[in-house]
Amino acid sequence: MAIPAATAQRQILPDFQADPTARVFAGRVYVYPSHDLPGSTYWDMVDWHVFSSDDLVTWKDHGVIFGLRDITWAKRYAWAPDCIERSGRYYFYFPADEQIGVAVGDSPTGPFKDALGRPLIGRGEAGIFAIDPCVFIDDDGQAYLYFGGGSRLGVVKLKPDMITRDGGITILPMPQYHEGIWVHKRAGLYYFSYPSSRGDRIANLLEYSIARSPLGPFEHKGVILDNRSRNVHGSIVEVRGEWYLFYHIQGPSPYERRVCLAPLHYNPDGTIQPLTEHPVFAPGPE
Ligand code: FUB
Repeated sequence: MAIPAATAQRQILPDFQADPTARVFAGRVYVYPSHDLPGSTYWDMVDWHVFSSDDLVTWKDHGVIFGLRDITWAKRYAWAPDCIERSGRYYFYFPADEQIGVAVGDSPTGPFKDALGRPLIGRGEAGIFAIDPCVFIDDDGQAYLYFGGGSRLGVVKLKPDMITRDGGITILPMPQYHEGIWVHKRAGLYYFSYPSSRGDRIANLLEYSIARSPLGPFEHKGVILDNRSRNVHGSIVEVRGEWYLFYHIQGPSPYERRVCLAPLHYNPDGTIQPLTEHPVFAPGPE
């Protein structure tokens, strides 16, 4: 599906959203972003919306699908979520106050209910900053929950119920990793994309590594996007045979961000062609 040129690398969701996780459920694209608050001076978000589209041009805001009001064990920092479907149920993984929980619903738009009444991943487990969950189900049915920030990435297997851990947390040596892991599989290769850490360039670049298994070893491949913002974060998804990167750019401030998308192209050897065009953005104070 080719999207109109005017839509490519343009803001697609209303102000202000960030950390877009895109998923395709029953042929419709759903984007689960973080919900930045206008005028914020930190990432003080409290809830999550979901947006959906069948043409990547017109987006429907389904409103708040889950929030800190729906849990008892955290009161701040509703950050980058993920959502996945299994056996007709939808599992919404969300960081809240540096812990990760899981909520369950019967549709991509909820309503969702906290499945455990406590975090699935606790604060500081295995020395990992427990944010930015990404869930991946391999072709053999094994589910993996990746998470982490501050340059430390972990993964834990999930049981088929998607809310129970299966074994311990493994630290993954991902080259230049900073936060915001996203895992996708294409033509038998596992792609791990993430905002990187390079000296004083922290989360400025979206880079990627490739592996032949969900647990590595990982081969660093390069940069997908330099959005020239302080902060980058994205997801890669196939929509009717074409691949897209959903990402955010900085808005008036690093805490008021805007979600964009761009078509993504692969070379015959499986490497990703870096994005060379950049949307206009309004840099704010660091
Ligand atoms: O949205 C809050 C945080 O900002 C995310 O958890 C990070 O990945 C960064 O995008």
